[in-house]
Amino acid sequence: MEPGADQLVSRSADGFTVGTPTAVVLDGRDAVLAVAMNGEPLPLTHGFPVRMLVPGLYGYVSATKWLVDLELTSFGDFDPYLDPYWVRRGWARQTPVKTMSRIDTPRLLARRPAGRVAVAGVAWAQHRGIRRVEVRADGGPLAAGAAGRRAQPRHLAPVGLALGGHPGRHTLEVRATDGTGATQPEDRAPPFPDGATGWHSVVVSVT
Ligand SMILES: Nc1nc2c(c(=O)[nH]1)N[C@H]1C(S)=C(S)[C@@H](COP(=O)(O)O)O[C@H]1N2
Ligand SMILES: [Mo]
Repeated sequence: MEPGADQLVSRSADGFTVGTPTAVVLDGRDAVLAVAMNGEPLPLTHGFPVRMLVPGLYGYVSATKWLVDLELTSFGDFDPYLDPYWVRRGWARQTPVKTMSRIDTPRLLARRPAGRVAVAGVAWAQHRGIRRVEVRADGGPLAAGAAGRRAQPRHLAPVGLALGGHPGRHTLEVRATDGTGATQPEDRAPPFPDGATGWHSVVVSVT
């Protein structure tokens, strides 16, 4: 890579601008300029006639729709007027998608008899893979839900969790550990400035 060419700036017909790390675009992942989806021309709302798509990065640093221009620049060339749309508004410049896990079943406020409940969902950590997923009930011990390493989103095998014997509301939580061994932090952060953190939880009703 040329020195000073570490940022690929893309511009859109709607005035939107994006800065993407050049090294990420070139690291072998399936970064594309997309002109079609599901065998049909790109729908207008998704960027017709051409858009960028870089797996593993949040959309605001990678997914320019209605693309009109690409330019190699440098992250060092800070310019408050020329900087990418969301970077000018305080969002981070480089944002890999954070490791995520989610409980899909049971649903929020689902009713379950006391005893063991099957918990299932999905976890993902693009290009790092998921090493481990754990769930727990009411702050109790964590139970492993999936093992091994895979780049694709991993569906959690149903985990049998013992729910407290008393009727009422109980909280289920999930967390994932990625292929580098990093576990999702329990601390909640809002999406601004570089992506949300925290463990997904679902409140269920034991009858
Ligand atoms: N031109 C343009 N491209 C854009 C945006 C935009 O506002 N304008 N939003 C970005 C963001 S933040 C996301 S998450 C994705 C959403 O793409 P989708 O509508 O195809 O899901 O588009 C990205 N590309
Ligand atoms: Mo986004």
